[in-house]
Amino acid sequence: MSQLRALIFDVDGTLAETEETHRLAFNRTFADAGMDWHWDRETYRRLLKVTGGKERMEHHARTEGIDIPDCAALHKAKTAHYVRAIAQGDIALRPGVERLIREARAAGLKLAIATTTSRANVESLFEATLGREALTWFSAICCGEDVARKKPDPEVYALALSGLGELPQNCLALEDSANGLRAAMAAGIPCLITPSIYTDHDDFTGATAFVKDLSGGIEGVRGVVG
Ligand code: XBP
Ligand code: MG
Repeated sequence: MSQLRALIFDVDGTLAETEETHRLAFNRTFADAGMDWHWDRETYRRLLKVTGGKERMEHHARTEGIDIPDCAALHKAKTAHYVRAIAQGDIALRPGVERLIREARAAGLKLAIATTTSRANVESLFEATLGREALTWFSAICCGEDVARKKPDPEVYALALSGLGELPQNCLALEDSANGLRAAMAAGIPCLITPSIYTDHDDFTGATAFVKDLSGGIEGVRGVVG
């Protein structure tokens, strides 16, 4: 691998196992709206193939043959449920994530985030884990609202590269899903996969490397990507 100069982190499933919190937030939102939708784990695993919570609900409505009058408003309500749940503090970063972020920073690597989720969700996760100040450690924080096309489109990773001012070959994307891998690959960025509870059956063909988790720190990452 070319000289490693920056790490670009995905959020959901990579920094933390947040998709269960998202799933519960969706279900609370459906109940509040008097809808008869309830996404169990298997349904949600299938629906996660569609990135973006608003797009996921629209997709489900189409398959159900129904119309959601104001999906943006429904998604806003879901985000409020998610942020409240994360603020209760029972979510932890995945093994090794904090160590890797701190060691990468100490080694002079730049950091960025490239996620499909909403900015409020990223901020709430940081607030509940590393602290809001840690957001300043990232040269670029690129979220769902910042792009017209979500993963597996490479737009969010292209935005992160621009914010970093780095070439793709000098960066490493850290992802948990096939959609994320495809987005990073399409942006020309080598990708380290660390599967999450909802993506362990995904097809990770093309990944630069594959680890169970990030507990090896920066030397562990360097060791597997070469
Ligand atoms: C995963 C996603 C997001 C979340 C839900 O994002 O696809 O849509 O499932 O969050 P990541 P929103 O790229 O971090 O893995 O409802 O805010 O979209
Ligand atoms: Mg993810």
